[in-house]
Amino acid sequence: MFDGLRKKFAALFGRGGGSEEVVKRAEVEEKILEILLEADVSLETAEKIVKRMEERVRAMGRKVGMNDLREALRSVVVEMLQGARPPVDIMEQAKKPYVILFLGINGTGKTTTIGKMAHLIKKSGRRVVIAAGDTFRAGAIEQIAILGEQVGVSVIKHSSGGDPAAVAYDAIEHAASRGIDFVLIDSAGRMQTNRNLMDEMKKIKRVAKPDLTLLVIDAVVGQDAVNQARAFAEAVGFDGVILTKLDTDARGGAVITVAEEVGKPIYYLGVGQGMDDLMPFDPVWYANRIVPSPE
Ligand SMILES: Nc1nc2c(ncn2[C@@H]2O[C@H](COP(=O)(O)OP(=O)(O)O)[C@@H](O)[C@H]2O)c(=O)[nH]1
Ligand SMILES: [Mg+2]
Repeated sequence: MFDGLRKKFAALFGRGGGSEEVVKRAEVEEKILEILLEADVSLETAEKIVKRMEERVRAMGRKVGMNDLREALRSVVVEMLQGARPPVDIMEQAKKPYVILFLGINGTGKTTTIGKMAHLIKKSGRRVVIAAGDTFRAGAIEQIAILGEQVGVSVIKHSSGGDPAAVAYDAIEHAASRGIDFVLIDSAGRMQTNRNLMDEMKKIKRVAKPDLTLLVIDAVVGQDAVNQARAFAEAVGFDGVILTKLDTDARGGAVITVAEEVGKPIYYLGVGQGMDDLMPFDPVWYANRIVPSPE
């Protein structure tokens, strides 16, 4: 996973030899910029990375080698990603029920991610219920019902076309009366341009009063992730992000761009279609993954 970046950086840094070797810094930095852009990091963020790297190596006050450049790059990336470290561990929440609303445009992976989160919560020994809040798309209620069954979690549902806020309300009541720890609320895919649907989303938020609202973004869209985040921030508001489909041809750079430009924590990364394919976001792990150490 994230092999695009990893392989290119490995090739770049692998060719230069040891730290003693003096390299043409500007050339390497140019190449790093190119690799970042190819991986879907935005120009603004890619330039920032190279600039901070440059400051770091300059502060070393000596001729630098490839190892110095690699470590400077890695530390800049770690620092950027650290800014998106989640402030709370969702799994450790004491409030009961802890209500999480999932937002995002169509097909980003909201429903699948809810299945994965329910599975994770259940594995941690806590209880969870799902609200089938996508009453809009044909087949959405059935999809979440099947996922619920697969992971052994109850799904509260109304009929198709119903009021999603009412479904969310019922699920929260259900959880409160039974001492269930978590409520995960699904929602219909909203095009950020569709005003009515955004209004409906606001109503769900008003009624459910979620403790956490997560925006699910498909990493394959690259830099458009930032536009989606801005539109949702303006229209409904959210507290954090889940980036999905990092196992596909997503070039991985969206993680860095979102971390730097969205200004909200990244909670999880979706890395497959299976119920176990959800990883907590770990900045150091990710940075080490994309800027590999020498073998
Ligand atoms: N490869 C991969 N596919 C995913 C991931 N998350 C979701 N999907 C797939 O993306 C498609 C849309 O997912 P869905 O949950 O229905 O999206 P929603 O419209 O936002 O609810 C489905 O085929 C999912 O299996 C992921 O992390 N990796
Ligand atoms: Mg869905």
